[in-house]
Amino acid sequence: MRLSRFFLPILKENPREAEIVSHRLMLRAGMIRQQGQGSFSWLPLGKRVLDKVNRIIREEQDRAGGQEILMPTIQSADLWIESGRYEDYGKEMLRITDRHERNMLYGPTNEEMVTDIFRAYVKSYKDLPLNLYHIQWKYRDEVRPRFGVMRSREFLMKDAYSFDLDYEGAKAAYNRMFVAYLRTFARMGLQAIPMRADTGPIGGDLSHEFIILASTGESEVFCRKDFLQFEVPGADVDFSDDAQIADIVATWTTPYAATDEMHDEAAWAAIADDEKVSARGIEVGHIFHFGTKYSEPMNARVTGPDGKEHFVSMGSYGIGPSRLLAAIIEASHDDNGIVWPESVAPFDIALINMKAGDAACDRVCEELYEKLRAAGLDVLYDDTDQRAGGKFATADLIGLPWQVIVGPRGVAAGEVEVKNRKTGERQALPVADVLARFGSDR
Ligand code: 5CA
Repeated sequence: MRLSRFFLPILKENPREAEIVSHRLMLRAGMIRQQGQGSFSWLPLGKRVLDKVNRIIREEQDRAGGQEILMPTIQSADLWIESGRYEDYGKEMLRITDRHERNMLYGPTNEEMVTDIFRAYVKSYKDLPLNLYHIQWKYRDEVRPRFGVMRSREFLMKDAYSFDLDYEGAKAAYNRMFVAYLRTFARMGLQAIPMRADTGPIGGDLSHEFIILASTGESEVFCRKDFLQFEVPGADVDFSDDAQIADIVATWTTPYAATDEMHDEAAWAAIADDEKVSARGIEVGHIFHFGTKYSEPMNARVTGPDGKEHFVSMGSYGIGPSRLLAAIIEASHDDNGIVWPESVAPFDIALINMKAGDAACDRVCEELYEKLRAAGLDVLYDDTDQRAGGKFATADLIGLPWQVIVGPRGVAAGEVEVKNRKTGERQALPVADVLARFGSDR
């Protein structure tokens, strides 16, 4: 992508409405635009990161046995009346009537709808386990939307739903999602800590929130230091091995970790002070086991191996991709702007032409641009006629992991400069070596 053609509305001034750094940087870097209270458009730079985040989520959901579907945003109230949640959900639910005066709503979550899909088709335990997920917009009429996409009214959610014959099966399904979440967040460069959590309007008896420690987090959290050392399971983890998955979950749930709603002062007091982490955190994921809470009232049953009918045992598993972008920025930025982890960066490389219009600089840049793209790298080529200082500031602000800087002096010597955004390290490199530098050893 050539910067001269790229829609990147950078803001020079700090937007006054932004109270936290991620909101400020997302607005300044032209990633999002506020359209209303808690409602945002995703501009090209933001949309690219959102897509990368969703890709990692999909890969890990699929690896753990999930199957992607897509359900509508607008739902009929009838299903919610069946489950008993239509009244319970309260003012957070945006209620709508259609031209026939039918009661509709903009889905805040999809337990009812997915249970309806399940009961229409699945009749036997032989079709279990089943895990269906989608990545879809949700609406919650939050009293106080704030911090940009961190707590918005319309937001993206990955929500997965598992169906099993009995508690044992449902617990194994819960464990698989638990491990998939550890991998998902780690791949985005985040250290997420699973903490015992309150189940709120989703219900059920078992629930964990996945928390990123950050001073700007909305929740108060408490955990043992041990978590900071734990190793996240590799790509070779075997999701078909229930015992292996249960072992990983046991390791990650044994040391004390709880959000303030579930905090146990007595257990906390028993931990040595230098073993404790008491901090603020951002909830990026939340998983629930709720058994037959929806299958009973909605009559979702399967025939078991005993020939009898059983209400299916369920769980649901949420991740907020739009909130995740803000959480990643909270965890990874400096005074000059965002520092994207390579796995979610909107482009891999900022190719900076320090003197656009200079024949030698233009020639080297065009050649590198073509070759790097041909090697499969995403390159944002700054071919504008802005002065060099402004170009560096933009590249730092939008946080691409690498900058390849092409200036007249270097080019005369057959060299370019490569800068690592995170460490600030700079290295002069012969033009001929740039491709090998990014093609292999990154
Ligand atoms: N049905 C369940 C799980 S699928 C559910 O709705 N869970 S939830 O309420 O905990 O939401 C799941 C995730 O969505 C949260 O962990 C959070 O990352 C994200 N999320 C929730 N509310 C908002 C919001 N107002 N703005 C941005 N993200 C949100």
